[in-house]
Amino acid sequence: MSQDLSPVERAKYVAARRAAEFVEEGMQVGLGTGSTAAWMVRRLGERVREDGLKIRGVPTSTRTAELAREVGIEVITLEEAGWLDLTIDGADEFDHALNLIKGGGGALLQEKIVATASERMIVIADAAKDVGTLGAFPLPVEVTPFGWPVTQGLVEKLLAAMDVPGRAVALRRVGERPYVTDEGNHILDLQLGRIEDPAALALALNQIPGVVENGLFIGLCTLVVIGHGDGRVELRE
Ligand code: ABF
Repeated sequence: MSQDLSPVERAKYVAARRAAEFVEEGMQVGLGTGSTAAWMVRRLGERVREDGLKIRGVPTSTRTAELAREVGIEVITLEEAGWLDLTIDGADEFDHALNLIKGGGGALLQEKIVATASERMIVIADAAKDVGTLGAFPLPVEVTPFGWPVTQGLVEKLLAAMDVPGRAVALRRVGERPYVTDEGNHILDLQLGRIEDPAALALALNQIPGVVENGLFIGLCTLVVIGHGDGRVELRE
């Protein structure tokens, strides 16, 4: 199967399959969003259908919920679960401290709530997402539709005050229309280049009233399963 895939897709596939091995009988599992997470959901579906694995999954997006049901995973809400043993999710970038940028796929709010409600978060990613310093990938920030241009102005002011380089901030659009998240919000993408102090930036962004959540995941991930194009898998703790 993995032979038919492009090197990037193979990297995602092998990482996802390796990470799925951490899921054990009876677990409540947070199911991430994105193409890498989709491989993991499919693999868990196989284990449910073929090995009779019993798990309950809490999806982090409507897309993931649909896929999970399709492959035979019992889907429950986070309210029903209350807590989770493990969340496995993708990322847009990870650094050596296992801090992450997430939200390129637009699901960062549910992803952060689910990861925070989990005993453990494992990230699955291809090796290209391994960076020394976060920030080459535009940082997604979820904002309320109400007054979003004002929120954008406040974000720009904050970046200037924190002397963060780059600073171009753009509303994410689909064609002419603003992108709408599963929670009915919009997303600002922050082109920063380098984020020297991700923890400080994450805290400061969330002080702005129109900001719902930002895509910096600090101290949440404890293991990254890194896939390579040649099929190798590396674990980073
Ligand atoms: C989600 O999907 C994200 O938070 C991240 O934005 C994206 C990664 O996508 P992919 O696995 O398709 O590269 O996990």
